[in-house]
Amino acid sequence: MSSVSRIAEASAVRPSPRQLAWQQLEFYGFIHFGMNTMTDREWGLGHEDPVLFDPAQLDADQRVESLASAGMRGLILTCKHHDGFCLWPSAVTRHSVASSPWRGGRGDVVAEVSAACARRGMKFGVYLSPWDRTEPAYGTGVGYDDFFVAQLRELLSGYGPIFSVWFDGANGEGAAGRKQYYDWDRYFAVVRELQPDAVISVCGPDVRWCGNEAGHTRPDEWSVVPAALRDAERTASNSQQVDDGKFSRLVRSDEQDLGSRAVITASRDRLVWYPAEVNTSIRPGWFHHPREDAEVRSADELFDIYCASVGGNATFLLNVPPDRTGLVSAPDRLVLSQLGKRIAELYGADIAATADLSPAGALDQQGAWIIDANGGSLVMSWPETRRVGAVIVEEDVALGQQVERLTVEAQAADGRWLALAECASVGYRRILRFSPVETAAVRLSVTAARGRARLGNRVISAGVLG
Ligand code: FUL
Repeated sequence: MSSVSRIAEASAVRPSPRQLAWQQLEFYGFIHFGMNTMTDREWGLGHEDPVLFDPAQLDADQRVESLASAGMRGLILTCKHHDGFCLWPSAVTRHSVASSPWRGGRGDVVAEVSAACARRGMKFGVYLSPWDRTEPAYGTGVGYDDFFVAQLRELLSGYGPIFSVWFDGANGEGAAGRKQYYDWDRYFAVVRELQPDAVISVCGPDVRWCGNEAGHTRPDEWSVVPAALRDAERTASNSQQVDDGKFSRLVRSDEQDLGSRAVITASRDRLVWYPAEVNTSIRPGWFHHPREDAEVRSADELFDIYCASVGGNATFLLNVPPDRTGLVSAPDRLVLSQLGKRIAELYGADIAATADLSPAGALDQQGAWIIDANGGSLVMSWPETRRVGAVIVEEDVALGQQVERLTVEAQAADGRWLALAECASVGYRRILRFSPVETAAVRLSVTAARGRARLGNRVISAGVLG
């Protein structure tokens, strides 16, 4: 196939409605909570005594409020982690809250958290670990698939609308361990049947794991990529295999470019819409450990990750693990509210609405900037100089991902244009930060594109950017 028709093929790929709705959530939380919280471990061994689970202060509204204060719009709960202990009273195992002293054995964490989300208008998602260190059927093939599907059915039919079903590829069985060949297609069919609006994330066809747990986003994230990246076993083989405390901050240097023009023209694979999600934890571990109370990441660090991920054509899934009493601890809550303030200030400092735009013909009736495969430029100017520290550009991704190179310039007092920033991928949103400049005009230029795009743009006055 010629590179021209390959680019036309890439330009024509569109997100599904469920992928579009998921992308619009932008920023949402992960809650790692369960038996590991009680035993102070990252990976439980399985068969822990349910008597250990008793988070007496558990308050689902407090979790939801803490996440909402950071500007998050949803949360994903670890309903079952690798140790196999279920946070809901599953009918297919006794290894659950029903065998614990918590709420007299009549409690259901999944019900409490999903109800708190519904009260606050937060979307709710479920993490169900395929790897299970307690269930005896694990490794037997269809026997375990039946068990896993039964658990999925419970979670997807008893707790209201689910926005994401998160299948983790991690497995620490090792070469001598039990080997389960997961029937992924069967799992996916159950999700589509019971929650057709949910995305299936990571080991699934809708949302691509960014490939690390450190919070690193590639310099350019592409939503149109070769279909082979959707293979669940491929994702699993890159996932965590040992609990040595190192994986969560590891960034691999390979696979930094998954979808540029060079990559997709070199590939013969079908192209699909498979956008990225960046997941990391507010603490060194995924589960709460009292010894890490002084190691909560700062609002500044998380704001940088937010700008790189949500502002790098990905979504941001930030883990906030409640402690063994069931509460989100004070240091995490403080950082979340500071982060929420920083994010609100960023968008609140947009001065694009006060600019004169030229050429006027570049805009559609709704004021969006239209470009085609030849690219184009837009100048935003003000009667007096402004101090500018960032530019935010967005593609209407319902029309696919089109921009391949964007430059941002500021006009100096002598009329010359000075380069401020440039990037390749724009996609859902690109946040480009730079050293603040005094200028009366900012010029955006798309110098390479795959096809027609509708762009929105914001110019952020400096001062809020720290
Ligand atoms: C990994 C797991 O092994 C970690 O415990 C955590 O759940 C993380 C999100 O995924 O692969």
